[in-house]
Amino acid sequence: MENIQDREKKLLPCPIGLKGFCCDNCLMGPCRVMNEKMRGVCGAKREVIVARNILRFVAGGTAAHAGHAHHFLSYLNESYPKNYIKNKAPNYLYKLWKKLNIIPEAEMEHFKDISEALHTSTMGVNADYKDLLVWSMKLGVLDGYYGLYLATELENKIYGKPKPKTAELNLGVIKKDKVNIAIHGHEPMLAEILVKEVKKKENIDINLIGVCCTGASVLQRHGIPLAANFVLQEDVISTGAIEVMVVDVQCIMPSVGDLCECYHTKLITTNDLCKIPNAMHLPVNDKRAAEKVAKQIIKLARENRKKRREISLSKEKKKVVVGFSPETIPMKKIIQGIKNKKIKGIIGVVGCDNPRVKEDWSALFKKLSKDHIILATGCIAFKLGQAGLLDGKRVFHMGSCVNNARIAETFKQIADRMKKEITDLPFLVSCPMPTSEKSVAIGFFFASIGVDVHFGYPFMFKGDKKVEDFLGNVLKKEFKSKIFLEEKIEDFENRLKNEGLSISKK
Ligand code: SF4
Ligand code: MSK
Repeated sequence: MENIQDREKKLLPCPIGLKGFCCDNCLMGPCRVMNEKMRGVCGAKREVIVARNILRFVAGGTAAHAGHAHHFLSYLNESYPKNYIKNKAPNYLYKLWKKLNIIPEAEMEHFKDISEALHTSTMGVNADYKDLLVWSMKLGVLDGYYGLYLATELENKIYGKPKPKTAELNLGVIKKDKVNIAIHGHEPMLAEILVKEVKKKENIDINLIGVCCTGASVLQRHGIPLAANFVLQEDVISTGAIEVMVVDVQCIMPSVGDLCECYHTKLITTNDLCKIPNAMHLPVNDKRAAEKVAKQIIKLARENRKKRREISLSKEKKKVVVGFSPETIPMKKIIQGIKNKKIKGIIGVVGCDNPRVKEDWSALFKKLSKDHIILATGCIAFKLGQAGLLDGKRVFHMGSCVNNARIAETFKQIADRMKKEITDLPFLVSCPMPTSEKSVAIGFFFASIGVDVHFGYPFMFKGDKKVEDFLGNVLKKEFKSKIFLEEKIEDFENRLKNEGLSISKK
């Protein structure tokens, strides 16, 4: 069966959609507005179409992160914490957002705001591209607090904060002589129970491995080897050595269902939002169910081991140091380094790995790590690990995508200790290979707290001059940040050379 790399080569991206110039919000379209003068059939200007597309992207990402935190709360049978944004955000930011009227008042109202973002961007509602982009910032705030912060806080509270440790990463962690169980997706609840189970003496024959962000989460906390990021998930199955792959939600390629059919691999879905043909569905809605399902999975995997046929294993694996959070990075030393300019700044390297992006961003971050601190999360952190950069000295792995809250919290704590605002410090977030809508939402979150944000793809941030100008210049009047696109490493590097970090403040 073809894999993601084969399909990516065959299926070229639509150049019009990629720029955000295509609208399919109603059945008079799809309308492709190729130049500034063209309008959609309804009369929508190009900048409105681009801004609506961006907002819908951010809404999708925010729904996923807020949904993640919501699932966690209902799994624990807990209610929403009161005044969450007020309690977590720096006071000056809270005041700004209040003034701009972009934070929800009532419990659960953030879900209404996600729905209203879809409403305002539907055909014939909002025709003001600036307002649509401010809506994206509003959702950025919600993504950050009701998604990233809340999910990370719940993880820390229930399972403990991760501590630095060495571990292994890449496909070579799959073992021939063991029963291999892969855990994939984003929500760590069942994965945590499985970790407990496989640590028992009687389960010594089980090799638990992670994929994507569920994998990154248990890598951080328990040192469970991380076999793959998003792009390599099919390759995990193609080894022929996976007895069971368990998935929860997000970034699970629909192709894994068909691929498992080519091997003996049993695919198990555990969240009612994620159904895949041919998979066995074992819903996990509370701890009791998780404990039962974990045992069932181990039993199934053992039985399935007998059906294993030919296998082709990779030898590729790297030793990495992982498990960092604001409490465990050398914060004093970093602050000292920033003060005496030995450290030029901190770059949060976030988001996915995208097969469309051919630039070697790991090589750039290796170079930058000589005089910058790099804090990495998500699938791009896996790539840095493959390149041998996760040493826990200059490059710190902070976990899954929702754990971007750890990067934001590091920025906040450093700013507090230096008695400055986040925006005054040399911080930058780079998302060089965004794939999921969630990456874009994360970018808007960091911009909302005053950090400049770089994307390496797609062109939605550059194709329309008005939108580009708003994100690059107008945003900084209120939010003191900018969102910009540089697809080429050389151009991004030149920008850094000429302007340093905190580019918008120059
Ligand atoms: Fe075209 Fe307007 Fe319909 Fe979009 S909403 S598809 S621009 S007519
Ligand atoms: S899994 S969101 S591809 S980082 Fe978080 Fe990876 Fe991006 Fe999914």
